[in-house]
Amino acid sequence: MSRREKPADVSYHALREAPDTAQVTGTALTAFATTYPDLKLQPLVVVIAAFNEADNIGAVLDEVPEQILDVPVSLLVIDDGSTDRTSDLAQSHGALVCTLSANRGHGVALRLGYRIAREGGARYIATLDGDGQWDPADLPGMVRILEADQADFAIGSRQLGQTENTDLFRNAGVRFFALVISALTRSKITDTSSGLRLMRAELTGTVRQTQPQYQTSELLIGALLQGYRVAEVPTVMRQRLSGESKKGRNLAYGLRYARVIAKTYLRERRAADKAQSALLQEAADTGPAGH
Ligand SMILES: Nc1nc2c(ncn2[C@@H]2O[C@H](COP(=O)(O)OP(=O)(O)OP(=O)(O)O)[C@@H](O)[C@H]2O)c(=O)[nH]1
Ligand SMILES: [Mg+2]
Repeated sequence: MSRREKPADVSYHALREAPDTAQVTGTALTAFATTYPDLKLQPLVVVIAAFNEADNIGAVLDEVPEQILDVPVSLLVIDDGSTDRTSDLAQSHGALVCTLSANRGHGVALRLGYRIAREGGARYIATLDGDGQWDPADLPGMVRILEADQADFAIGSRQLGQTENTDLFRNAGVRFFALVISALTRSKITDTSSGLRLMRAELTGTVRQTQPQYQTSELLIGALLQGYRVAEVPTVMRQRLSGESKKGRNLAYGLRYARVIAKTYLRERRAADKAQSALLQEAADTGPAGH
């Protein structure tokens, strides 16, 4: 069965974007611009990519304050081809909503949200999941860190805090991937798949991102290898408010996640080495003349 023929309520799991992704996102952007012709975004945009989260999205949006510390907040939901009322409910709970006509993946939806936020002038972009697992009450502490210029990217860590998930395999996976990414990037990272994040908006434009679905490790590895300062903050990861994970069963999820890490690390390591050689070459070329 081809990707196009897949049932609409199955989320996109391939490791490459679907061929029509640019067309689907372009159409969604045009419709978004028509719906909000005088769009004015606040300095902090909370981006939530949601797929069939009608039962949860309203409660998630209601938890986010209009202002965090003294930074005003906009809510932006990217509905990734949901077949339920996710878009309607997000709109009625105060979010700007951009709706894709077909499910093209969590990564695709987030990148579209980042783009709208950046082009709308956001200073900070936060992400949350649409199922209520991350608590917006953690955002003020993260804003404080970025406002104090102690980091460029703050991430919630369930390992520094707590998880309500009792699945031993999933929790072992979180610990395992944290060790792998820490070793690869020579950083101390305890949670690589957290959906609770706050970053400087420009970071989302400079870190390469191509993954359609398993995007958290791609953004994290890229940010670390490009030299962005990453800070983890303890958080409690809650149970999904309702419904089931859309990311696949544990083993398949883990294997796909591992492939994304390997692919991203090799690409970003090569890019970082190339940038460093170019710098060294430039220093060698200009060095003697500079003295
Ligand atoms: N845009 C988009 N979002 C998705 C897709 N699949 C899942 N999501 C959203 O991404 C967030 C996290 O997905 P989940 O299915 O909860 O995955 P998870 O949190 O890793 O798994 P659980 O811990 O079991 O809930 C939720 O807000 C989902 O609605 C998708 O294909 N596209
Ligand atoms: Mg979830």
